[in-house]
Amino acid sequence: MLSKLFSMFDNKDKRPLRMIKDHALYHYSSCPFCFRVQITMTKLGIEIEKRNIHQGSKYFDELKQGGGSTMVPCLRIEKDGKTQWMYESADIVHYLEENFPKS
Ligand SMILES: N[C@@H](CCC(=O)N[C@@H](CS)C(=O)NCC(=O)O)C(=O)O
Repeated sequence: MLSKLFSMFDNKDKRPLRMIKDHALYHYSSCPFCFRVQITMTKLGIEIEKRNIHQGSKYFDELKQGGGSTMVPCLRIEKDGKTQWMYESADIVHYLEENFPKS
């Protein structure tokens, strides 16, 4: 049942995903807001390094110290030598759609 649901969001376009550099998505797998971001990434055909905050404490601490909150999803953006921590799935979805439209 769940696998059928997930298959609806598979990358049906068989072109390789575009790897987006200088970005990292802090997440954990059972988070519905993270899933929403993942659906957008699949739709756009992009991949971003994912950092699961439940897999050991490294990314949890990194997120807490860098972003100031352990809420996920959080998109870390490295640009012009600065680091931006973007929270809120709606903002992340909007940012990805604006900056990495489907090619
Ligand atoms: N409004 C936020 C909600 C995100 C949210 O509630 N995330 C949960 C996981 S599903 C969370 O990280 N809770 C723990 C916390 O806030 O520290 C969004 O749309 O991204």
